[in-house]
Amino acid sequence: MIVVGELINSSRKAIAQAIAQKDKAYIQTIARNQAEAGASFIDINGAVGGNELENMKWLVEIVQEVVDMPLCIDSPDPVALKVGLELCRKTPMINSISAEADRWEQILPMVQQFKTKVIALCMDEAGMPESVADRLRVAEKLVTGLTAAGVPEDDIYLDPLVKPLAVNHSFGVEILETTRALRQKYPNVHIISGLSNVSYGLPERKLLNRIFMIMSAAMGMDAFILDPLDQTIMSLLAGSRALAGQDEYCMDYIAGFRAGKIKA
Ligand code: THG
Repeated sequence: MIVVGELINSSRKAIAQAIAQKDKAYIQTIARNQAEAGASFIDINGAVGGNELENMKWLVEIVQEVVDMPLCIDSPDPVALKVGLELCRKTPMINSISAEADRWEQILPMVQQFKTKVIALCMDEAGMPESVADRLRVAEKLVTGLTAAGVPEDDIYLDPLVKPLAVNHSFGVEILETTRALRQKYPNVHIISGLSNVSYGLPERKLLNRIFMIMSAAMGMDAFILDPLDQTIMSLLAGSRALAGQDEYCMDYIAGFRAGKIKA
């Protein structure tokens, strides 16, 4: 299972404030804590509040001063993505490409040039997907187009685009069914989601995020954008991986327990 640590995101008030005040120590502590907690990638988003190019450059530089791990460069602006990618020391992930023509044309060359991993959103000109069928149709365009462009399947992370359960009680099931179908059709492509979208507008969000992680992992999702400082979700993830047959002799589960990282 792959974890993208979501906490360095300028849509969060504490991060927007730390960026505005150039509070390097605060950002670096969050980066270190996410790495220590077991994140595989650290998401970097400096899009909110203006000066995105400068923010991206600063965030990528100061995070790499303290953690030796790959970043997930997250921006709606292709220029900001490029600024981030050029500074990355380890092969990064791009968040994100989609099947919208503009986005596709701007992002694909960067995926090829920097040989990155890439999150591919299941949306096209028609906008946000409205059904399982929409997502599967767009996923087919994405996987076919990316592989034809020379992107290895192992570098593709399909994102079915989770919507809030509070808006429609079927939005959880839509993602679970999409994940099951995608996993069957593309056994070698990664499937990723931002978990917290599902719980938006509901109480005890962490509870729903945790349950959704387990249910989607059972359907074949193998990558998650989440808060790795939630020790419970990280413990559940390690257990889910073992129970899904992906942890031989439960060695990682046991090692995680011995290291004090896995708790009920
Ligand atoms: N897919 C992809 N990228 C994504 C998402 C996705 N990026 C954004 C988001 N979804 C995942 N990232 C975050 C980052 C931070 C928070 C949630 C998701 C977060 N939110 C709190 C809230 O919403 O209440 C706190 C806000 C605050 O602290 O001010 O922490 O699905 N590809």
